[in-house]
Amino acid sequence: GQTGLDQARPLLYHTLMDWTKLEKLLSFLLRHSPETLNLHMDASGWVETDLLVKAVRSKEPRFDLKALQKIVRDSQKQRFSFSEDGSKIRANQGHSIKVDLELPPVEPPETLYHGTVERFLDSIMQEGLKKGDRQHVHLSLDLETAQKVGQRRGKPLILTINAQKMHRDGYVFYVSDNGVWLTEQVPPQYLDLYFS
Ligand code: HQG
Repeated sequence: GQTGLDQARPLLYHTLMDWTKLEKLLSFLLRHSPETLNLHMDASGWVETDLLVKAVRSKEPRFDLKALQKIVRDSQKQRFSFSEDGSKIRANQGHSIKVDLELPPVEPPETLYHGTVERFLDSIMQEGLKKGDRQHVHLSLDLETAQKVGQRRGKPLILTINAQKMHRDGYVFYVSDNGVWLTEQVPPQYLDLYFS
């Protein structure tokens, strides 16, 4: 029969895994490069759950479905979602791969925010917010989130986006499953510096 140690083993493995590193690996695979571990991604960004588990296990032998479920559940930014039946998984946003997340257009609030840093300001005010390597420009509903996004690169600088005006002018907005506002671009005339 099972010894106490056998029962404790999965738990022990879980406490020893480097969760941050695993979440980064999942982000890398599901946003940028599934082919690195020979995974196939469909047009909507989905990857087969069991194949992903197997692939990650080739890097971290202790990884299993329970570990994947834990990361999806605990991810602070809720970066991933399972399909309804759990057979597939995808990143909620942040892709550089061309994927169609099939998000419906949503009417934005009056104002959205973007956290960046001063060294990008001149360029942003000249050419607007550009999506760069990603599929969309990422915008935040609240100041606090924008602060955090900017903080990743230094002293945060917040821009306000006149989102309602953009909407009226025909620009389309989406909200990812983890609450990030997305749009193709923000031309400079809709941008202002936010002063606290
Ligand atoms: C800047 C994180 C010069 C832009 C966060 C940003 C977010 C320009 C950087 C998500 C520019 C792009 C996205 C222009 C934009 N000239 N610089 N014309 N237009 N920029 O990482 O918004 O951890 O691609 O201000 O929480 O910083 O990945 O975008 O500084 O939700 O889940 O170019 O990434 O989430 O950087 O962050 P990014 P972001 P995750």
